[in-house]
Amino acid sequence: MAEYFIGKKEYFPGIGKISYEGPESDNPLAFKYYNPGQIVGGKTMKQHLRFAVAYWHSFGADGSDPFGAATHRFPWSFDASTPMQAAEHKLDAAFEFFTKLGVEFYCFHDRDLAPEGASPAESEMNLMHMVELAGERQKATGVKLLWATSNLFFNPRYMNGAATNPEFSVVAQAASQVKAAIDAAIALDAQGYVFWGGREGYMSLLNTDLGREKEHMARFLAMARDYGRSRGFKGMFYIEPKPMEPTKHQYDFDVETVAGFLRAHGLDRDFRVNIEANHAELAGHDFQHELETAASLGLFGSVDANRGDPRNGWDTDQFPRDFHETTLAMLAILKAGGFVTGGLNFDAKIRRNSVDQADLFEAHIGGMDAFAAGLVAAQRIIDDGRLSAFVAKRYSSFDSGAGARFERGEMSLAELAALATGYGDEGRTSGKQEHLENLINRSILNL
Ligand code: XLS
Ligand code: CA
Ligand code: CA
Repeated sequence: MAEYFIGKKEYFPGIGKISYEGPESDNPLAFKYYNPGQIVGGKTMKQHLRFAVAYWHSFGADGSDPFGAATHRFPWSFDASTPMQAAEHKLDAAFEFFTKLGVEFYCFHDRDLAPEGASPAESEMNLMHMVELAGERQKATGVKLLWATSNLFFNPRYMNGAATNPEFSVVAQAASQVKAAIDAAIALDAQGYVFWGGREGYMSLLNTDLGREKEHMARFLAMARDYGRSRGFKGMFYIEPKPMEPTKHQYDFDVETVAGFLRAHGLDRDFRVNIEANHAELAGHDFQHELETAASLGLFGSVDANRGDPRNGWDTDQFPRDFHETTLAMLAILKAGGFVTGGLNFDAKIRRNSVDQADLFEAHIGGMDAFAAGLVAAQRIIDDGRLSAFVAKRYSSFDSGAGARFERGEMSLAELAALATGYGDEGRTSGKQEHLENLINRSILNL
């Protein structure tokens, strides 16, 4: 991968290319487990993991929160005299970061890449200018766009929703943004396009026509899909579930809800889910639950790799660190067949008081190491075979005879009921949960 910063202004001076040094290394700016070329289950770690950096957090989140001002000072914004110049500098800083870290992908919202203009036409012009520059940098470095999306939640016009806004004029404004962002995705050869409906929900049912809003959302998504396909977009469309925040209730509550919605509106061929760990937690699910649910429904697509804080239940978007969680996640992902167009996007931000430049690197290094170690442990579990053998055996009474006829739909309830008389005291078979949990722990520790 070409190192983009060479010969340009360096925004992260003193930090070079991050390399693999192994678990014994004490260098905070080196990978301990992520060794891109290492083969795991027939593919390299890099091919499996498809890491992406999230433009908005890494180069946009300034550390401000509802109680305090910005704490992160971005050199690329204070060495510029106009918002567009700042966007250009930010792009250079971003590509310097991607290449130093050695990630293959990045993701952005339209407004992360280019500032909004005074009119839809000006916004589109700004975006297209930045797309051209991003395209040049992608070509120069080999870094690719995992997915693009449009920010349909920041501008006050979206306070009552975007595609589900009760005012038609706002729906049209959202369409102009999505159309331009899909054009940008196509121009940059994005592998996917995400819809996260941050404001597609309600604050109160008293003022909300639920049925109409959901119909509007489906209509809008179908129009976006048709537009993208008609312009030659071959990538995947994704919905990113989240149950709440900023609204009280979001329509894309969790994977199962999104699946029902996609199927009801004939969208399940073009859309998959982009699953975020922290959103799973907000929905009251494990990350593994959302991944396995998506796989079971044939909708697994991509992942926003982060973590929440189980004690406060907010969308804290912290970097992943928990080997147990990454192992179970990678096991689900491997079982689903791995990523095709998707990848592991670090939708995570460094803390407000993490103000050293190295902090952004160490945050990503730790996340990449956590998933690399999780991948290795998950592959160990698969190679060991005992977990899958146990599950297969657990359902084996459906593999042949009457059980198989039941599964194939060749039996009536009366026939099924009649079989009961031939059976004795079945059912007290151990689920072996603790035994299996111990197996997972031994794989993580490689015992
Ligand atoms: C917010 C979401 C958002 C999406 C992209 O909670 O995670 O960042 O990933 O719009
Ligand atoms: Ca996300
Ligand atoms: Ca989030």
